[in-house]
Amino acid sequence: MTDKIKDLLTTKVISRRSFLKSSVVSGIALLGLTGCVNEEEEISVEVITEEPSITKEETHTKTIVPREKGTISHQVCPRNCGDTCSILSEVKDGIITHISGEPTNPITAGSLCAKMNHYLSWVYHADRILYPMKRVGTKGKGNFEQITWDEALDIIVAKTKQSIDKYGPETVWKYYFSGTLGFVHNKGLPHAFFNKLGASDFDATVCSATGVAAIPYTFGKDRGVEPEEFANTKLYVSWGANEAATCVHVVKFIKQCKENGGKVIVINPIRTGVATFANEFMQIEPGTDAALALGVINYLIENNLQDQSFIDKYTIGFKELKTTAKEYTLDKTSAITGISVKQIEKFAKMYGEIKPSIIKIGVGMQRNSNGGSIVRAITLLPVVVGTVGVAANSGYMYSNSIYSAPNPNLIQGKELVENPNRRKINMNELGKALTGGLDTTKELPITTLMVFNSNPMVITQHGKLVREGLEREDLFTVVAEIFRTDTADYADILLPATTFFECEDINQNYSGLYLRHNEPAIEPLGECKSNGEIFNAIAKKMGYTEHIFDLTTVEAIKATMQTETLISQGITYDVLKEKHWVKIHIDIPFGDKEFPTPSGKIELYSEKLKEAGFHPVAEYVPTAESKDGSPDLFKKYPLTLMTPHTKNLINSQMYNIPQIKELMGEPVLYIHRDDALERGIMDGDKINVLNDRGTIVLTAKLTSTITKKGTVLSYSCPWPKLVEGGKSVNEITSDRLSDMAGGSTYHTNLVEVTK
Ligand SMILES: Nc1nc2c(c(=O)[nH]1)N[C@H]1C(S)=C(S)[C@@H](COP(=O)(O)OP(=O)(O)OC[C@H]3O[C@@H](n4cnc5c(=O)[nH]c(N)nc54)[C@H](O)[C@@H]3O)O[C@H]1N2
Ligand SMILES: Nc1nc2c(c(=O)[nH]1)N[C@H]1C(S)=C(S)[C@@H](COP(=O)(O)OP(=O)(O)OC[C@H]3O[C@@H](n4cnc5c(=O)[nH]c(N)nc54)[C@H](O)[C@@H]3O)O[C@H]1N2
Ligand code: SF4
Ligand SMILES: [Mo]
Repeated sequence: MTDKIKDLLTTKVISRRSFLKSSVVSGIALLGLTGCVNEEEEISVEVITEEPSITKEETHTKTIVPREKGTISHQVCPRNCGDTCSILSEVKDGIITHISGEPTNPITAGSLCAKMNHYLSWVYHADRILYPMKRVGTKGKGNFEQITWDEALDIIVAKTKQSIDKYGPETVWKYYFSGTLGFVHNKGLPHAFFNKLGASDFDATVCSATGVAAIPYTFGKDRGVEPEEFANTKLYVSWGANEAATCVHVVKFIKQCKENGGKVIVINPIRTGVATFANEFMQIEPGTDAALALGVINYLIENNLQDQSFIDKYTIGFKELKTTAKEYTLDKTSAITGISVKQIEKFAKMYGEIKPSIIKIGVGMQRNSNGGSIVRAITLLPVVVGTVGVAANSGYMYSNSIYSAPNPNLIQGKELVENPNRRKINMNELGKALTGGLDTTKELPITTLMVFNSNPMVITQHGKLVREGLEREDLFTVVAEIFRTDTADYADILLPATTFFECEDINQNYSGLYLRHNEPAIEPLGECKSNGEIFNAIAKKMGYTEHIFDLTTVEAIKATMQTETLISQGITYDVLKEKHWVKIHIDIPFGDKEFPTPSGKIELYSEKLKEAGFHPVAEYVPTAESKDGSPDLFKKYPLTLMTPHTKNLINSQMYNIPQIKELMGEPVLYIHRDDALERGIMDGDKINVLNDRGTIVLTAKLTSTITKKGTVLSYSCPWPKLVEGGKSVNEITSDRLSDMAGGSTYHTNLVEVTK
């Protein structure tokens, strides 16, 4: 590293103490602390409202002029965000001097989101891990000393081999998720090492697994519309999504829908940014959406608003659906959902009459104990009105991961797996898995944990158990990280990871169809390595000689691109590198009317669902922690805590950026004024939020619009070590699994709040 770079690496993270000190001087920071921020501001759309958009002609052709006389370099924001923006960085003397959104891409359209405008403070942050390090002192305290890569690899290999000799290879477990979503450094190369080793497998269920499992019961597979089509539809329904915070670049398309005379509906327990300009905001009781879907279906059928010819031609089970939905009268639906009969009727009528329409099924909503049942019920709606497979601007959208054009499986060393039946552990059960709370790990403990691309101490539920697990003296933990996160503090060995500005990769957004190339803008800082390089280095030290462990990143990228889709569309590595991003072309979703269900039709009635223990059509099941689902618990803890994502962070990332932390202030709990009044709580009070899993300290933020009485809200995921009390929201979230695919249930929590 040059001296200039060393000088740059000075943006030290503010600890809570220094933050408090500085806020005494800074009035703005104090505002955040006391929570006296205007309600509208809190839920506003986070990018500039007049977001630039580009015309079709400008796509790929707008001229880019560097601001200074630096070199322009092209990156992709690889965070777990459906926008996957294209980034331009300017580099001078080996240093990035400026970043901006790429102006020629229709999604990015020249702007990054507010948080990622701080990417330079992130890359050149004083707390970056620049060298391999070894723990000295107690686990969790975060004391380390620098060692060489060779020493680090020797220790890792010796410890891993020791564990394997005693317990076999399944005693090793990888824990990874979405720090970067690059095809090579997330989904690809690192897995080859674990496959060769025979480590316990990892069930990646934290994010969207529940919905991914639910949708095929209806359609056989998931094929959603593209986000750009939101602009071209007549009725856009945002159902359990928070676009203005979690995929900001699609908000312009939703606004265009309205500007073109279309209608926008929001169904959410929380007043979101899109709700501020929607035609209808239906503030539903959390976890009751299946009842709403069935109530609307009943209304449609009773008023003959269904598309009978579509139903007759492409579906089975309409008779059963009609009978099932009949139970959900307007009155009953209103009683369950807390939405007025009038508003349900209004929405149902609009949904029956206005076409084309799109329902955006949010991924947040399925993080409920009944999330699968909810998603299943909602998927029946576009079928009843016949909007699926008829046009590009019609139907529904969930995650669209199915359109992934490259195939990371091609570089995961699948052929090296010797035991296809090796143990698989659900990531939602990390705490239990480490503390003997699962049958499988009681018999055969995890003794080596290798973490990359993830911050489990912060993002995983039931934090107390996770902490107890990571504190185990007999657990050897390796963490490959960019920063000294809460998780990193528990590592025995810390390995320095590059940011995407320092390594090559390719990315495709999970909401749309843009494949993008990320070129390195600068040399790796310090001794940082990419994830692919890290795990290949460990593999080699283990003595593995297979060719895959010699692959360079470019070779790995090329290998993932050997797919029919890319080959048939002439998209090679060289083309992608030259154009920086390309659009993948696909037919309209379900345009071929092929539904790979057991019957080959859309299944309104599903035997498969029945076999899996669910209602074969759909039903409303109360969530596991709610008034109806757990009456006794409800008496003790009468408030439903929701913990969705904030516009200011990306999961746990960016919380250590001083500007962001200052902007957010101490984490708050939004609580309805009536609930606060009943408890003698004032705006800005320090409060305890508790349940049987633990207690956290938050600052009360009184509201009369963001949440309804009975629902409280605290955004995920601030770092425990940077907040008051050292515990953050996942300390008290539940590690209960959802009804389908063992997904997460971050929004199914009952709590009480005290002063
Ligand atoms: N700024 C920012 N952007 C992000 C992320 C981030 O952390 N910050 N994370 C990224 C990731 S990993 C993901 S998965 C996506 C998630 O993106 P979203 O799908 O938008 O997920 P969430 O914000 O968790 O939840 C969306 C909405 O679901 C609502 N919801 C929860 N329960 C219910 C319910 O029972 N019924 C209804 N109708 N609504 C409900 C919440 O109130 C919330 O507004 O965002 C990605 N983008
Ligand atoms: N309460 C609550 N908790 C939640 C959620 C919620 O809605 N509510 N949402 C959940 C969801 S949907 C998700 S997807 C998960 C996300 O869980 P994670 O994917 O674990 O979340 P991140 O905060 O993005 O953490 C990623 C870590 O990877 C590191 N990193 C970034 N790039 C790289 C790299 O190139 N190499 C390496 N080695 N490390 C890198 C970052 O510094 C960061 O510490 O969180 C879940 N947690
Ligand atoms: S987090 Fe999302 S919106 Fe922000 S720059 Fe990255 S991809 Fe774009
Ligand atoms: Mo996620």
